[in-house]
Amino acid sequence: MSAAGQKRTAAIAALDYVQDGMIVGLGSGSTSEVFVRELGKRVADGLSIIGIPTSESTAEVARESGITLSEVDKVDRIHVTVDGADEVDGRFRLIKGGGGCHLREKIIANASDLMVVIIDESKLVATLGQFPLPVEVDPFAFTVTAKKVFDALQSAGIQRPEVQLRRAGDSGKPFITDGGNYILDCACRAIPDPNAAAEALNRIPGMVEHGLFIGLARVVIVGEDSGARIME
Ligand code: ABF
Repeated sequence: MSAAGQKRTAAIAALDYVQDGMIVGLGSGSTSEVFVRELGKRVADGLSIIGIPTSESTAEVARESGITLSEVDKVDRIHVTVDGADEVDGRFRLIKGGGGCHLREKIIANASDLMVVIIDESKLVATLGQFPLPVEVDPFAFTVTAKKVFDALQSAGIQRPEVQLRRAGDSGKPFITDGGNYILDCACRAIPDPNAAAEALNRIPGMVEHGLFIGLARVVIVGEDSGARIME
């Protein structure tokens, strides 16, 4: 089965975590998009939920799918958030942000009673860091912030990380997030101590949010050729 098929398997299995009357955080990326479209089919069949999108692109897909949306500031709680990831390790630590949406994704996951992560099996890794770590930064003085990000990653045991400003396609212009910020993609090869890396990054002024999600995911659904493997 292709990665797309495995993503679909995981996305459909996550529907079991949604019940009538829930407020549901809607993740971003291609796996989340499958989840949102499938959720839309359940809504058409009578399921009543309110969605909280984690990106402008997800909001658009949700609207097309007939899902009623609200904003995180207007609801008392979010019962469950279903979202994808770029990498997941055995302790449910994640790298997210390949799509540039991890700031809102982290705010909404952190505001949720439960975060369910949906991935194909290629995303499950022994050590995080093959996927470049996205770090969202304020455009002001971003070159200074980039040097501090380099230092922080080195201090967390990552040898010579390569910190690069993300560009928007071939335009050469910086990629701009939904929040109006830049992204630094940090090639680490391996992150031996994700908790230390997260703490070091959190101390940098101008660092808006990094893509390490620690202590947030409680359920990981891995789409495999034989079906969905649910890890809790
Ligand atoms: C979002 O989409 C991101 O945080 C992550 O970067 C990405 C995963 O993408 P996909 O589901 O397309 O592989 O969840």
